[in-house]
Amino acid sequence: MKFVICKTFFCLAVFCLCLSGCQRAPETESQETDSFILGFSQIGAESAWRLRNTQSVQDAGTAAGVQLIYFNAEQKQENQIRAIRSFIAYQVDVIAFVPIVSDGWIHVLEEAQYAGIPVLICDREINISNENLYAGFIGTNSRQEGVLAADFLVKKFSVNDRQEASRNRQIRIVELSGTEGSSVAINRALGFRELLAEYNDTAETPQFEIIYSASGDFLRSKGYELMSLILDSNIEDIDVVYSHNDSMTLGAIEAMKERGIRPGTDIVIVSIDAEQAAIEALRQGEINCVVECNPNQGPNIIRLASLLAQGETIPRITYMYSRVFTEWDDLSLILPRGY
Ligand code: GZL
Repeated sequence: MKFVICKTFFCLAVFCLCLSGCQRAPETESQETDSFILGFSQIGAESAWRLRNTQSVQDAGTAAGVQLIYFNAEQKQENQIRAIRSFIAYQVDVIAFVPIVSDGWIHVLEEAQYAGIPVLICDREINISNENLYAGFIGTNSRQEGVLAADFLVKKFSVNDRQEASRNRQIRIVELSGTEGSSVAINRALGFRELLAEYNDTAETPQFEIIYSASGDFLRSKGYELMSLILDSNIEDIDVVYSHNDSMTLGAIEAMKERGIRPGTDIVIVSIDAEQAAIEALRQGEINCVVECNPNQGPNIIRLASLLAQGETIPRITYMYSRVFTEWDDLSLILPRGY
């Protein structure tokens, strides 16, 4: 299986130059008649989750004998748009990409449609009026992830006597959100707020309040910086940190420990992804709940892309199965995460 990796924009330029001098081999010359060419534009390598997500696609492509053209956009939407345009120029059979943010895709998707190339949206969703510009979405339900995170807090602070002392007061929450404008950050915030608002309306006490929210861009370094700023500011009496991904959570835990704060005890921590390091922190009592966001989307992406390459239709939405791991579970049963 031919596998072209162009990790940097320079490679993209070289790749386009190569394309200018060549046309795609006619079908009859293809060694693997049932193979197809998939152009895959990935966001970057910002977290252990993202690295696993990329590996999952590459492994599934190899197993299926797909000719995968992979570009790492290094966190820049403009690089993703350029990569998609190079896929169009090369006349790939299918385009799959992870939209780093929700807006700004209509023109390049119109170009792909004009070229007759079907597009599969992966992992994150897009905001677009003409939904015919893409064939379908495969990823996780990020709004539900926010709901599940909030549901843990309701159980932790209200449903039973686990937190007697907190029963009659406000629960003060700090939120470390993901990349601004990404569907995942928007939806994890939305689902979280919806569930807490529903609870606040129906229950007398305690009441949940988000006292501060800022973006850590899904990065461990920014999670550390943000948490350090918050702890050194006049924001007081933090009961909970709700973090949109484990990378930021691990950075925040580091900042807490540097200040003598016991993560998971002095401050309840809810995180999303379920990478190995977060499961270990859960086992250590430093995180209280981890909502899984399944990165192993490769087999589904290849399966759906293969259907599109054959001219088939696919479901508009394909959700990945995810679980919730809490401090109340038998954590010895969790298998190695692989990322
Ligand atoms: C979630 C994915 C997010 C992860 C982060 O579907 O888009 O991006 O939660 C990653 O770890 O950076």
